[in-house]
Amino acid sequence: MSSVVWRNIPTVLTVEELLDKAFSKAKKAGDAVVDRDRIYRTRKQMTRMVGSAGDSLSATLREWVRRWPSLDKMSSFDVAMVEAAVGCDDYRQSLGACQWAAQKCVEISQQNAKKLRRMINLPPMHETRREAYGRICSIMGRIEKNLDFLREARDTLRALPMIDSTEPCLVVAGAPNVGKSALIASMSTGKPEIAAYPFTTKQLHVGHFTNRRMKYQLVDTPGLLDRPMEERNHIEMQAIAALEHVGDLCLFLMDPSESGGTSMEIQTNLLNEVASLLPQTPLIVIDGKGDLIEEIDPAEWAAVCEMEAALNENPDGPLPEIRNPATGHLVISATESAGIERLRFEIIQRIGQLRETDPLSLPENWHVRDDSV
Ligand SMILES: Nc1nc2c(ncn2[C@@H]2O[C@H](COP(=O)(O)OP(=O)(O)O)[C@@H](O)[C@H]2O)c(=O)[nH]1
Ligand SMILES: [Mg+2]
Repeated sequence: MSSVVWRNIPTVLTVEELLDKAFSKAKKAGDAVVDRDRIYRTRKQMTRMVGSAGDSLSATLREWVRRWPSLDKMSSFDVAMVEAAVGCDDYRQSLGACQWAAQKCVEISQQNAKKLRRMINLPPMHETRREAYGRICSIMGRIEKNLDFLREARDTLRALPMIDSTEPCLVVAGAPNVGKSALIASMSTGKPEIAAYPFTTKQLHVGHFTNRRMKYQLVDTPGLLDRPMEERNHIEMQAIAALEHVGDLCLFLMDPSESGGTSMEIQTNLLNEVASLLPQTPLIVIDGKGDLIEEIDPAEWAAVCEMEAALNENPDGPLPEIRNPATGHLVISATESAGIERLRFEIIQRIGQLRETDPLSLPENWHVRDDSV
């Protein structure tokens, strides 16, 4: 089950726009009919008009249903996002309404054609066509609210973070301003995607890097795994549960310099909470903003930065590792690009071990797509 590409969901027109489009197409289809016999011609015209309107409406509606992702085929993470963003019931119901209206439009056009076949006078033919148009309008009127819902939902859904649940996923947690987004940016190939959770106004980053054809995704958690437990509502708890499903590993980033404004005591409490919220997800605790940590020897730090820079020239060179003597955690600095490659190595190792010991994991050669090229 790969991830939903929310950006690809199609625009949903208003009922008025849909009807305008369908009826103007229908008029052209009617005008194109040629037959010297007036009765034949009118019958054909009236049949074509309703047929064309019914077909184009049902085709458009069915195309929307086909292209809007089905909840049954989504990962639990995506379902939780839909629930939080727009509500799964309304989502399902609105797409169901489109499917229903598409079917009704086809039925109306078939009934119209059947009625016309028996008619020999012109006025009732026109009357039948008008009646069919009226029924089409009324069917569309009944799904107006659903279309409005989908149109609005599209904007929210398009901003949701996209996670491919077949590839490894790293959930980056930690107090606000500890450098989560900066870490994701410094570990990612290219620029991380900007996304939004439905329950916070803060933007989040989703980045990735590739190693041996595996795509490691890094997901930010602002407003989610960065604040005390008791403030969370039901929807946020569901989203956290979903993160536990898709997250192979949680990187908990601490800021011993406290320059982000959160004391180490509060950060430690948060760490304990996150550990209990994601009981199944292995946790790596790292100390960020290494350039600001007082306990680290400046000479040692300078050496690490230099070695890390040398990796650009020679990726197989020695991997610099630095730990905080006060905590024993691996140390990184996103701004000075230090410790990042050591962390990447740790992640790849840990994920490798997890996938090896997981009896449900996919075979090594399963990942046939190569994103590194
Ligand atoms: N000195 C230093 N500052 C950093 C580092 N990483 C992030 N910052 C700064 O910390 C602030 C918060 O970073 P951000 O990534 O937005 O934190 P987030 O809220 O956890 O995503 C920004 O001003 C960053 O420039 C680092 O490694 N060293
Ligand atoms: Mg951030």
